[in-house]
Amino acid sequence: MNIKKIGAAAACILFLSACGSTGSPEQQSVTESASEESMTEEVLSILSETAVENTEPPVICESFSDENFLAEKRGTVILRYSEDEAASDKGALRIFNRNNSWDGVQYNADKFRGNELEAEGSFRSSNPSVRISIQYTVNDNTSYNTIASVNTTESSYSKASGKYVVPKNAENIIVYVESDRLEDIYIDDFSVKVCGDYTYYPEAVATEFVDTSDYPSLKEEYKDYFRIGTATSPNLLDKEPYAKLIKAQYNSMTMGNSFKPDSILDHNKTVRDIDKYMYSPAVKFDAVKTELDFARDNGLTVRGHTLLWHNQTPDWLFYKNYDIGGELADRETMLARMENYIKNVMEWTEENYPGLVRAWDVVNEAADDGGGMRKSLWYQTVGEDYIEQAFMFARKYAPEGTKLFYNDYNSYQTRKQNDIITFLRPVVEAGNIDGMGMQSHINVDISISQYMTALQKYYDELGLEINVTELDVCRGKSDNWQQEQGDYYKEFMSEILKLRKNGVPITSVTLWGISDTDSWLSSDYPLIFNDDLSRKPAFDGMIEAVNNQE
Ligand code: 9MR
Repeated sequence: MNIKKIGAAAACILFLSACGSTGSPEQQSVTESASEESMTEEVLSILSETAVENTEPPVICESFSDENFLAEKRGTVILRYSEDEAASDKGALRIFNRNNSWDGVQYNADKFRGNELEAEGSFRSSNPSVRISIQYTVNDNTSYNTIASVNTTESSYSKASGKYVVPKNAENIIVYVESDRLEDIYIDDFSVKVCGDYTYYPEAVATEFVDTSDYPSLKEEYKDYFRIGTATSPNLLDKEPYAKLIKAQYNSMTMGNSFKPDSILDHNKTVRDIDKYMYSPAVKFDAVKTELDFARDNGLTVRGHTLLWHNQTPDWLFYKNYDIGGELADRETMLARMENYIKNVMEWTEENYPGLVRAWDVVNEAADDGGGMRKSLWYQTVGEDYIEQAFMFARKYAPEGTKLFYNDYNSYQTRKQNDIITFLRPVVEAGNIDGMGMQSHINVDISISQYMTALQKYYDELGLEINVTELDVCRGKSDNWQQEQGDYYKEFMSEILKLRKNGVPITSVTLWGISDTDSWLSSDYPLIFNDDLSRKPAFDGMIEAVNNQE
């Protein structure tokens, strides 16, 4: 070991012992004091205030120079100290036996609540990239965001580093290391520190929701044009301020997760009687009922999302005898499973909630980012015509009047659009599709005119009805980002209204979530309400667009 390496290791150890690995000195003294029976409540409360103001900033600092590390397992992994694999000093940590993208190592980061943190680490892996991510729960809604991502190779270490502001209403805060593919990861020199001044929040600060009663109503303002929708989850509907806002603002909803195949398919039941379910996997609908009830009881229609997708669809569906250790099932078996799945979902829905689902996303995200069709397990098992087949079955079982959609992200980009048009054309010719779903996960730098030209082209070339299905607009970097984002929302909606006026059949615009906290992109603040449901310029922009049409 050379001198530089000894220095790095020693610095890390010193750092750790100074800041403490299991809690700051102040915090420990409060906890210990609290156990003294003679302590009055008054003294305790003074002490705990002191702890809040004067607590040392937390730090996580690991050089993996011996077997005593703080990293905890995340998922099924095995962690092994590896003396010869260091990025610097002695040793690194090997993470292996990974079965899910999120399997890796994790650290509790509750003490970073309400502060900006900086995380960094060195990684070596045959996975193409490794991420440092953060998970936390706000208002019972757990989000997963990336702090830093780095391209990795098997032969040498690459450093990832990034900053993240942890909300002060967050609970169960966990910083972790993951990667999309499942190969081993070597990690070294990992740290999480506070940026700037530190404030200690011993507990999540409860969100105080504002009164939303006097907001203008999006669904009312847009009622002569198209439906306005939102993505939901059952735990948001449980909260009165959310439920009230949804009822007031929206007349369409899309279940964010609970209508997807991984919620509907019943693995236990299917494999208990494989012969019975060989061509028609068992389904269950418990997860989706809360949201369907809410929609029915409050006069919202539903966009059913989604029947066929490469994501959130369990792999076992695609295997012979549902055994992922064996071979993929043959085309005929998969066509039968596809037909029965579509039939069972559509029939159950219509029987239990007649007329509620206005549109189905029959196929989601079939275009590959690199061009052509995505080589999903549907593609691999059924073949190139799986989209045509899916729409044919959907048409066969869809109730009269239910609209059938194809749905995708970045569908305004030229190459992707051309691919989509190519593979949808036969479906259009067969008369089995009604609409194009533009997901629209965009940001303030995306050209609105390019987007609108693409939207117009779907109509011109395929004659399809259009839904904007998952709108969110990530903020820009300017200090004035709220206003900039508000202006973007306003222009976006103005142009949508213009296209509609010029004959493009746009029949709904759905936002992908309610407030920034519950967005899947929460760190980019992409939605129209703040965490406390106060309205953002983005909301006002949408209202102004409809009230100031040329
Ligand atoms: O909003 C959904 C999020 O809660 C899930 O974690 C995620 C997992 O795939 O799916 C999100 O919704 C996706 C939608 O179904 C399809 N388009 C992209 C959306 C964002 O990932």
